[in-house]
Amino acid sequence: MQGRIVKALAGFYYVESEGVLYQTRARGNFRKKGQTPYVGDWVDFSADENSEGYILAIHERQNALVRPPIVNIDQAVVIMSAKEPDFNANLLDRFLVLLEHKDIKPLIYISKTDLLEDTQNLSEIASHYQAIGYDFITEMADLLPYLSDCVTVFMGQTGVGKSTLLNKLAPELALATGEISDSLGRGRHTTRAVSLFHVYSGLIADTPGFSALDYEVTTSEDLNQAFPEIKHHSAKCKFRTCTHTHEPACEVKSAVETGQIWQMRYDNYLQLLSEIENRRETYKKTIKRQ
Ligand SMILES: Nc1nc2c(ncn2[C@@H]2O[C@H](COP(=O)(O)OP(=O)(O)OP(=O)(O)O)[C@@H](O)[C@H]2O)c(=O)[nH]1
Ligand SMILES: [Mg+2]
Ligand SMILES: [Zn+2]
Repeated sequence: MQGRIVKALAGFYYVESEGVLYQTRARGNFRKKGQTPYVGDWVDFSADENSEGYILAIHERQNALVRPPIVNIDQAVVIMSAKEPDFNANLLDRFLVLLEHKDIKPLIYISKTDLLEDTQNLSEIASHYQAIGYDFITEMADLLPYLSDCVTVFMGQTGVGKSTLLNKLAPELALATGEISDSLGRGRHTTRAVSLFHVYSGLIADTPGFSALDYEVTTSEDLNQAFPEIKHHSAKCKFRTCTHTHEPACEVKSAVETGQIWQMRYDNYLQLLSEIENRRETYKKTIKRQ
């Protein structure tokens, strides 16, 4: 039989096939091959009546995220709260860079706008991201048109309201959500497993929040590609390998000066670039020592 893994928990994979859910395990031969089934995987599986099913083969993946672990997705909604925790453009840019690098369409959704006394600042931030070409959504109603017929993953820090939003979209899910006081504490994750749900004729994955992002963007070229507006302007830089730091005739730096590129994004780009370079230095030193 064939189906899609919709949930992975405690060594079990829950496979949905023609509307029926099967509890399966992965055979040991996957481990030997270094393969792990993920939520979102299309699989061949066996399911005898009255016994546990087994995953037999994993189909080729369209794309894959490591954290949260999910594959074959059409788009990602990066959820950032306006408050509690405070909006953080640096973290948002890290999510965006990761998704651009994976060629997965990002949407930005801002939760907890009800906690804002003044929305002026948020509107300004919105206009900057919209100018780059990102959808920047602050109302649930505006998110709905994006959700049908797609596989969407909700991602974001713990406590931003991913499960709360899913509950608002589909109250029958009745997902557990964190207490406000808990959400401010460190290390409390309410959602513990990645699961796909049928919502608005599409599939949406709820995921556990996480605080650290994996470094999958490891070269300055990739970083350049992952900032659409920097990529756009860099086509006119004098040097093809321009990192937009010290080089002469850099169109990106000019665009920052004229305000065509938002200073905040450029600062985040520089920070990520220096992190990439520091990691390379550490890597080189480790290699030498061996
Ligand atoms: N005021 C307000 N509170 C919200 C909103 N959305 C979520 N919350 C609260 O924020 C807290 C955390 O919400 P969750 O939905 O559990 O957050 P999560 O992103 O799923 O967190 P993890 O599962 O730990 O990753 C809960 O107490 C929610 O009630 C909102 O739009 N406004
Ligand atoms: Mg949750
Ligand atoms: Zn440049």
